[in-house]
Amino acid sequence: MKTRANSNVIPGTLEPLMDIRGITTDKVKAICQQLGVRSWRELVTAVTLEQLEGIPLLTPENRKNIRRALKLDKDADHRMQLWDAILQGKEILQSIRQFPEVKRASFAGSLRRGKDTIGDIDIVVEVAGADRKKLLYKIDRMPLTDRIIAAGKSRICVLLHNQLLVYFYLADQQHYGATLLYYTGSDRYSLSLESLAAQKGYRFEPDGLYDIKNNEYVATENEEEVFRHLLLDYTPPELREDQELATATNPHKMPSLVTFDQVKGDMQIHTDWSDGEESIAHMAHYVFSVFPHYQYIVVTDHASNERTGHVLRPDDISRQAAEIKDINDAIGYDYVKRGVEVDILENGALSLPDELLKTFDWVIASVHSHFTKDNTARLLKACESPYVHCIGHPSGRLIGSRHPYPVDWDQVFAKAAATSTAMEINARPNRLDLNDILVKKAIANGVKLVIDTDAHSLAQFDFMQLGIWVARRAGCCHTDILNTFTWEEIEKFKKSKRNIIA
Ligand code: DGT
Ligand code: CA
Ligand code: ZN
Repeated sequence: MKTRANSNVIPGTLEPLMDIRGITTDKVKAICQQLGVRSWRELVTAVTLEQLEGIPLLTPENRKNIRRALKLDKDADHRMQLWDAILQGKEILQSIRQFPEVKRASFAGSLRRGKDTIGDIDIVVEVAGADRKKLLYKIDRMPLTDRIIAAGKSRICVLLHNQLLVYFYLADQQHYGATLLYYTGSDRYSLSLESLAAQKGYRFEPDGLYDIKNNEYVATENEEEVFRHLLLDYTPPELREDQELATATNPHKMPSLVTFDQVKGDMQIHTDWSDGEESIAHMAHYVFSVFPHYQYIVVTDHASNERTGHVLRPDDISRQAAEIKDINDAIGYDYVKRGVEVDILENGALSLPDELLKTFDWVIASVHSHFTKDNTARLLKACESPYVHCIGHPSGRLIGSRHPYPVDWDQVFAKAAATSTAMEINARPNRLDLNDILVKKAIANGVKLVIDTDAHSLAQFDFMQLGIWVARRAGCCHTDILNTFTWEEIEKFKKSKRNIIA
C-alpha cells in the first residue's frame, strides 16, 4: 500500500488504482491526463474500450493487472466448473481461517450462489483494521499464491499459481453482514437491494448499511440483520439472481428450499457391471456408511447398443439381480434397488425390450447419440413408455464442450407431467443437467425431479450437493424432488404412471 504523495491531480475515486501492482502515481496521472479519465466509471469504460493501449508509460503487465483488479479480465469461454472452484476455494478458506487475524471468512460471489460456472473466487474476511497489513503479508506467503495483484485497505486481489484470481473483501465485525451480502451479489440483485434500501432511508454500500437519517452506519454483524432492517425475509444466496428480484421485495414469497439432509437416496449409479469403477457391494457399503441418512441407492448400469464401453448385456441382468439380492440380504433390507439406464434411440425406441424393462425397480432413459438434432420427439416418445420412470440428463449439455441439443421444453415438460415421468438433475460437475433455468420451468409445469450423482466411483457420490444447488437456484422445495421421499412413496409415483398409461 503506497503513500498518496503527488496525487493532487488524481481524483480521489481513482486513488485505489495505486493499490495495483506496478501502477505508480505517474502512471495514474498519465491515465487521467492522456485519456481525460476523471472517475472510476470513466476508467472502466476506458479499460473496456482498450484505450489504455495508447499510453506508452503502461507496460502490457500493467494493463493486465488493471484489468484483473477491475474484474475486467474474465473470459466467458473459460469459466471454471463449480466443483473445481469449490475444491480450490475450500483450500483457500482453510488456509486463511488458520490466521489468528481472521475472525470469520465466507465465500461470496457466484461460488456462494452455487452458479454452475465460476469466473473468479470471492471471499469476505472479518479482520480488524489494525491487522490488515499482517493479513496481507500472510496471504502473500500462502503456498497457493503466485502474486498479489492489488492490495487496498478493504480489498486484496491475488493471482494463484493456477492463474485463478481470488478477491478478498475485508470487513470489520460490525459490518461483516452487509459486506457479505454486498459481495455475494449477483450484481443485479445487489443493485435491486441498493434501490430498495434507498426507498427505506438507507444506503447499502460495500462498507455497510448506512442510515441516512441518523447519519451513521448500522451494525449488521450478520446478513440476517440487513434483511431485518430492510423489512425483508432472508433470501438464500442461491435465489439472488436476476430472475428473483421480485422475491427480494416480496417478503411472503420465500420458498423453503430443498436441502441435502432431505435427500433419501441416490438414483443413478454405475458399477463395474458397466462403466463404473467399483463393484455393487463396494458402492453400497460405502454409501451406507458415509451417507447414513440415505434409505436406498439405485444401481443403474448402462444397457446399451450405442455405447462403445462395457455395458450391461441382457443375459447379465438376472445375474446382477442375484448379486443385488445377496447384498440386500446381508444388509437386512432392500437398500440397493435394481435400476438401469437405457438409450433413447434415434427413433425414440429404447435399447431394451419392454419384457426386460418391466423387471427393474427404476428405469432411466437417456439420449446418448445425435446430439445436434432437435430431440423433442425422442424425449416425448420416451416419456410415453410405461416402463420409463425418469429422463436422464435431459438437455445433453456438457459444460465447456457440448451445447444442449434443441428441445421444445414446453412440450416435453407438459408430457412429463401428464405421464408422471420424472426429469433428472444430473449432478456431475460438467453436466448439471437439467440446469437451474430448465428446472424452474419444469416445476412450474408440475414435473417431479430426481437429483442424482451418476457416480462411477466412490468419491463421486459427493456431487449430490451440486445438484441440490441447481434445485435451490430453481426454487425447488423438497416436494419437487422425488428422492426426498421414501421408496414406498416412489412406488406410488411409479404406479400413477402405470395408471395413466394403461
Ligand atoms: P463470476 O465471478 O463471473 O462467476 O460472477 P460473480 O457473481 O461472482 O461476480 P463478480 O465476481 O464480478 O463480483 C461478485 C460480487 O461483488 C458481485 O455482486 C459484484 C460485487 N462487486 C465486486 N467488485 C465490485 C466493484 O468494484 N463494484 C461493485 N459495484 N460491485 C462489485
Ligand atoms: Ca466472482
Ligand atoms: Zn447417461
